[in-house]
This record gives sequence, C-alpha cells and structure tokens, in this order.
Amino acid sequence: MSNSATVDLTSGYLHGDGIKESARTLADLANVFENEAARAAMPQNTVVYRVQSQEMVTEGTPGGLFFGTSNVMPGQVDGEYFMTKGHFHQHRETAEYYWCIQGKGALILMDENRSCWVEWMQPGTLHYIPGNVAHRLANTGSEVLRVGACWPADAGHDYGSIKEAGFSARLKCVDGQPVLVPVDEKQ
Ligand code: M6P
Ligand code: ZN
Repeated sequence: MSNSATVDLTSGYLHGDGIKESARTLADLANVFENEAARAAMPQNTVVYRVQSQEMVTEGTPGGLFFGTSNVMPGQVDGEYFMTKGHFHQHRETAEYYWCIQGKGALILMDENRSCWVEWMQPGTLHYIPGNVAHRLANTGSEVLRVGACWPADAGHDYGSIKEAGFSARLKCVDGQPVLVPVDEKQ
C-alpha cells in the first residue's frame, strides 16, 4: 500500500488521496444545543465543524485504525459554545485518542452512569478517551479549534443514545468564562 497522504503538523490538515471530508452546519444540529429556538433562528448554512479522515480499511475491520482532524468553528448558540454532536462508540469498549493542535476548547466526556466532566484543551494537550465514555468537542476560543483523533476502525458511532438523552451537562459561557453546567435531569 503506498503512502500518498500528508498531515500538516501545524494545522492538522490532511492532504492527499482518499482523504474523506465532511461538514456539519447548524441545519444538521437540530436539538443538539439547549436553546433549539435560538439555533433555528441562526443562518442554517453556518458551518459548525468540519472533519477530515483517512480510512485505510473498511469501517468495522477488526484491528484497523482511522485517523482524523476535527475543526470546530468559534461561535455560540445562546451562550453555549459551538460543539460536535458527540457519540459513544457502538463497540462500547473501544477507546480513542484526541490531541489539540490549534485553538482553545474542551473535551466533554460522559460515562454510562451519565457522570460528565471536562478536559481543557490547548495546543499540545493529549486526551485518552477510555471505552464506555461519550465524547464531544467544544470551541471556547475565538479561532478554529483543531483536534487530531485516532480511533479503532471497528469502534462505530452511536449517536442514538446521545440523541435520546443528550449529555448530562452543557458547556456555557458564563461571565466570559467556560463553565460546565449540569442539566436538570429530575423532570
Ligand atoms: C473525531 C473522531 C470521529 C468523529 C469526529 C466528529 O474526528 O472522533 O470519529 O466522527 O471527531 O465528531 P462527531 O462524530 O461526534 O460529530
Ligand atoms: Zn469516537
């Protein structure tokens, strides 16, 4: 197998044959932010994040690895930072590495008991996401947050559990600072 792809070490930008690219706009993120009415009132073609990946094997291949870069734009929906959808892995026991390349942000994590916590990100921080832990990125800065990722090709994405119950906390801008605010789950 020839190696015809490169990674720009300062931006994480992947270049070359077979690099997949996708974008999520505000239109794709219905019901992801707490204030759905505020999201719906914003320009729907606003890109919230872009993902590049190199997938050298078919998704699901045991033992394979995928490599990617997530680029989360700066922005907020009614005080909640722009963020990724977030997911558990379908194969719950599979782990993942994230590392921050550029910008400022947070890795929001939640275990299967719905305990939620944050790891702060700045260029060079390294983040091991254990199995059974849902993960989501939020950009708390004013430039693009660029994060590298490496995950098992057979991890899979379980978005359904997040769609149903969400994360148990939200990262909000309070007096100009990011604060992890628990969601009231009693109702
Ligand atoms: C990282 C990896 C990918 C993931 C992407 C976007 O690059 O974790 O597997 O798809 O971030 O995150 P999400 O799928 O939650 O939108
Ligand atoms: Zn993942």
